[in-house]
Amino acid sequence: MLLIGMFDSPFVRRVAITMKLLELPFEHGNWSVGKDFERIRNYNPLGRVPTLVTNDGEKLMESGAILDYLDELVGPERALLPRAGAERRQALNLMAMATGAAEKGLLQVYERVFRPESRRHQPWVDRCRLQMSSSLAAIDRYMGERGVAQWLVGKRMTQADITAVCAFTFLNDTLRVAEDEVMFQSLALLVARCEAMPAFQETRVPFFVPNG
Ligand SMILES: N[C@@H](CCC(=O)N[C@@H](CS)C(=O)NCC(=O)O)C(=O)O
Repeated sequence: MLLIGMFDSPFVRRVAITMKLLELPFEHGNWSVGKDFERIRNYNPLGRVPTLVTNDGEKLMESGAILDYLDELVGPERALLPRAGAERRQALNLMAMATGAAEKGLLQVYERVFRPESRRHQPWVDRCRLQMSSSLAAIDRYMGERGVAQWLVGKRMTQADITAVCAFTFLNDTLRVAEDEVMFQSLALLVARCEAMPAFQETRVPFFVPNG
């Protein structure tokens, strides 16, 4: 399989980590959405990453859809999203908050990278930051309320953990969220534990923010 996109993207990274954890070998198309835009558009009309080319030549886009395919490939026993019921709903909710926070973070970064300073609208940036921080705080509270549990959902690592960790690390690299008035302590502990694992370390590429 060919996974297109750089690991500094939390969306690409959650797919790469999943493939490593599920022992699904892949080639890495380490292409930039900036300078390799046209090359990426040959595989995805939106020019977005991640895009996955399967062994059958099918082109899949959207990290959520790709993760769904990978879970199907390995079967229900090894799938990283709980199969059904309350655990599945909790995991999907947590993933929605984590990817939502990452998107709100990305909008703030793009505001800084693409928009001239005189055209920036601070109330919009503040709104994004509030949405991002509130989502991270909700995940953090959720983890805190789990007490001695190691993972966000159930008794083993799920896609909720992988996605939350990728989002938090990305947001900390780009926007230093851990320095916010909310400290996200429970989430930060989960992040530290996961980031020490080989699948996370092998995909750890800090995001470069010009003027960051
Ligand atoms: N909802 C998408 C988000 C993917 C996304 O935003 N990717 C960014 C990189 S972090 C991208 O391709 N940006 C270029 C663009 O949208 O033009 C997913 O989960 O795959």
